[in-house]
Amino acid sequence: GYGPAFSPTHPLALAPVGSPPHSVDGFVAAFLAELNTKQGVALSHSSTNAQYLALAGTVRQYLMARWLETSRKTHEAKAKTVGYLSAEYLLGRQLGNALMASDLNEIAEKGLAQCGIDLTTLRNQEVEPGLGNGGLGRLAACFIDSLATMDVPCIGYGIRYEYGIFRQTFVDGRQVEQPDTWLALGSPWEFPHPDESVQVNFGGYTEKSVDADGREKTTWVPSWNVLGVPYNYMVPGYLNGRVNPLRLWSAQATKAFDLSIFNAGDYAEAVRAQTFAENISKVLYPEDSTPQGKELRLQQQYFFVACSLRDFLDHELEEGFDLHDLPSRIIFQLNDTHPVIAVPELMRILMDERGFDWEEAWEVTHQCFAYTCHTLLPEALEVWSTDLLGRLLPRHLEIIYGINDRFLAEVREAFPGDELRAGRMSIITEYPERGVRMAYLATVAATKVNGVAELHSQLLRDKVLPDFSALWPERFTNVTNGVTPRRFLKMANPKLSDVICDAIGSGWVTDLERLKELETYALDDDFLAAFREAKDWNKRRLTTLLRNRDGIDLPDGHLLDVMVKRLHEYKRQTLKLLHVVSLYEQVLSGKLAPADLTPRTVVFGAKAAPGYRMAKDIIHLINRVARTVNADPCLEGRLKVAFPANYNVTLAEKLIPAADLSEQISLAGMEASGTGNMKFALNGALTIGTDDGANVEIRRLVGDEHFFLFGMSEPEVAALGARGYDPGAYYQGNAAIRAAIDLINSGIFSDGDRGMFESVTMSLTHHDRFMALADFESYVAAQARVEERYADQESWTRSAVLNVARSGYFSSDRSMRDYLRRIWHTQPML
Ligand code: Z15
Repeated sequence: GYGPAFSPTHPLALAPVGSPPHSVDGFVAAFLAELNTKQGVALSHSSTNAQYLALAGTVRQYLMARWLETSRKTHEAKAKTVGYLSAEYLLGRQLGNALMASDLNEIAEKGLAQCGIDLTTLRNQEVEPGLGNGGLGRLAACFIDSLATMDVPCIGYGIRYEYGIFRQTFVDGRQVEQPDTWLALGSPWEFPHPDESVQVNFGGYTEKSVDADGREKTTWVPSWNVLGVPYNYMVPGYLNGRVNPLRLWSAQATKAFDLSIFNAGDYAEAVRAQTFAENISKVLYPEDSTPQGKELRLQQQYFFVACSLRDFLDHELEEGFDLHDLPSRIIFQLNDTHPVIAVPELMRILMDERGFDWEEAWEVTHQCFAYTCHTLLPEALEVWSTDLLGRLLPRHLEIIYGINDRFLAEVREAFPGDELRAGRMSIITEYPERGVRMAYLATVAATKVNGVAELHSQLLRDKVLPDFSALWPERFTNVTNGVTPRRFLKMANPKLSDVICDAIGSGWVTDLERLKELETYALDDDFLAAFREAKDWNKRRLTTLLRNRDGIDLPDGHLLDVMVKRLHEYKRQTLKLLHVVSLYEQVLSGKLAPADLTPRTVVFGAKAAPGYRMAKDIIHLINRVARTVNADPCLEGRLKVAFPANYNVTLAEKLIPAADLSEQISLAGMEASGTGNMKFALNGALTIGTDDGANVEIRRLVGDEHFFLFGMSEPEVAALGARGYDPGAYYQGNAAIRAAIDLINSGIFSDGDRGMFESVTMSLTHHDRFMALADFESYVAAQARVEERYADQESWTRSAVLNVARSGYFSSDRSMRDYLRRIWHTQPML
C-alpha cells in the first residue's frame, strides 16, 4: 500500500491514499474515467489533446494523495520551510517528470497501449510552461525538484505568467517573436485556489499618528489594489512520496475596486480597470541579465512577493503564532534581486500591522532572508528609481530609507571618518538619478549572501561587493549551482541511464556521486561500446526530431558541436561563429583541403531579448552563415551549421544527450556559473571552455586531459582591460581573424550586401567589451586539439565516460545540501 490508511474521522478526511491502484487495469480505468467524465469524450472520438489532458489528470490522481499527506505532515511537524522566492521557474514539460516521480511510466505505457494510444505522442502534446528566461529560472526548477526529492519542506513562490518566454521564429533569418500561449489547450497541472486569494495594495501615501501608548505609528493609505489568486503546482520528489507545492500567483481585479467604479456608472472604465489589474501577471519580461526598469516589472515583483509573505504568515502558520519566532519556521531565499522588495514588505507587516518596533522587526527580518546573486555584469544589477518606488510603494521607500540610515550609521561606527566608504556603500545612489540599489539592500538585509560558483563568489566578494565583504566577511559564502539528474540524465537520456544502471545499479539517481563507480568502466571495451551506442541512439533521435520540427538535416557521423544558451555578447556566440567562418574561408581560399576538415555539425540554439539589437543581429548572421555554408558544395558536406528556432527545455532534453562537444566560451569573469555546462558533461559531452564560472570546477573534477581549456584567465582579462583592449591590433595582426571578418564584410552571406552585418563586425573590431578576438587564436588551437582527440574514437569515448563519472558533484541535490548546511539550517524530514 501507499501511505497511511484512509480514516474518515481524520481531521483532514483524506481519501484513500494510493487509489487508483498501481496497476495497469487500475490505470486504464482511471484514465478512461478522466477521458469520459472530465474531458467529456469517448475514447473512439478523442483528440490527442483530450487524451493528453486525461493522462495528466490520471497521473495527478496518483500524486494528489501524497501531496495532501505531505502538507499534513509538514504542518504537524511545524517544520522549518524554505520559501523560495523567484520571479522565474523554467519548469519544462511536466508529464514525463510526474510519471517518473510516481513510477508510472511502464504502467502508463502499457495501459495506453491497451487503448491504442502511444505514450510518446501524448508527451509531445504538452506545451512546456516557459515561465523563465534561462539559467536563473531553470535553476529554480532544479532546486525545487531536489528539495522535494530530499524530503525538505519547501514552497516555491512565483508568478503565473499568462504568457511565458516568447516563441522564437525566424523570418529570412531574423528572429521574430510570437506570444507563448501555453495555457491555450488547457493546463492540467495547476490547481487554482480563488478561496485563498490575497489582496495587494499599491500607490497612495503614508500617515503618521501616535497610538494610545504614545508610540509613533505609520499607516499606509494605498490608492489601488489587485487580487492575487494562487495556482498550486505539484513538485513531486523522486519515488519518495513527497510532493511540495509551487505556488504561482495570478493577478485579478478586486471586487471592491470594480464595484466602486461600476456604482459610479462608468462600465467601460470598470472593465478597463479590470484589464489593468490583470496586466500584472500577463507576461514574462524576456530580458535575461539586462533588467528594463519598467513600472510593470516592479508591480510584478511586489505583487508576487506581497502575496507570498501574506500567504505564508496567514495560511501556513498556525493561528496566534508569535512572529518573533518566525525564523524558526521560514527562510526566504531571494533568487537574485527580483524579490528583494520582500525585505521592506516584511518590515512593514511586522511594524505597521503587528506592532513590532524597528529593532525587533529588523532582527526577525534579517534572520528570515538569504540572497543569491547570479551575475557580475554591472548592467544586470537592478536599481529602482526612488521616484517610481515612492509613487508605487511609498511606505516601502520610507522603510528602505530607514534601513539605509541605520546601516550607514553602522558603517560610520566601523570606519570612523571614512565618508567615501559610506558614500560608496549607500543603498541609495544619486546617479544617473536617485535610486535604490537592490543588490545592496539584499546584502544588508540577508543573513547570508552567496554566489553560484567558486570563481563567481570570489569575484562577488572582491569586485562587486568588496566593501560589504570587508564589513561582514562571514556573511558571504558560495554554493555552486547544480542540475537535477532526474530530468537531465534519467529522463532525457534513457539509453545512457540504462547503460549506467547495468554497470552500477540505480542508486545514482538520488546519489549522483555514485557515478564515480563508472571510472573503472572507462577501460572496459564492452562498456565503451554500449556508451557509444547510447550516444549514437541519441543522435538518431535528434536527427528525427530536427527533421520533423525544423526541416533540418543532420548528417551522419559528424562531431556534434553544440552551443545552446541565451544570446548575449558576453557568452560570445560570435567566437564560435568566427571559427566556422574561418574554416569555411580556409577551404574557399584553398588553404585547407575539405578532406582535412573533421566532419562537424555546429548547432546553435539561442533566444535574444526582443529589444537587444546586437543579439538579434548576431542571430541573423548565424542564420545567414548557416544558409551559405550548408549550401556550398566546396565543403563536401563536412561542415554544417544548424540553428533550430525556439531553444527551450524540451529541445535541450533532446539536444544535450546527443552532443559530443559542449561550447562554454564566455569571457572569463562574465558567466556567473552556467548550468548547461554541467548538463553536457553529465551526458558525456567534452567541454571546450574558458576558465569561467563553474567551468573551473568542471575542469578540476573531470581532469585537464578531458577538458579543452582555452582563452585568458580572469586576472588576464582584468589586466588586458586595464592596459586597454585594442581589437584592431588582433584584426591587423592575425591573418585568420582578418580573413574571417573580411569574408563576412564581403557580402558572401548577405547576397552581396556588404553592410548587412556591419554592426557585428564593427563591434568585434572596434569596441568589443567581451574581447572575442583576443581569445580567437587560443580557441582555434583548442579546436584543433578537439579534432585530434576526436580522430581517436576510443580515447574520446573514454574521456566522455570520465566526464560522466566525475560530474556527480553537479547534482542540484548537492547544491541543496550546501544551502541547507551553510545558509538555511533546516533539515530533511525523517
Ligand atoms: C540569469 O539567467 C542569470 C543571471 C542573471 O543575473 C539573470 Cl537576471 C538571469 C544566470 C547566469 O547568467 C548564469 O551564469 C547562472 O548559471 C544562472 O543564472 C543560474 O545561477
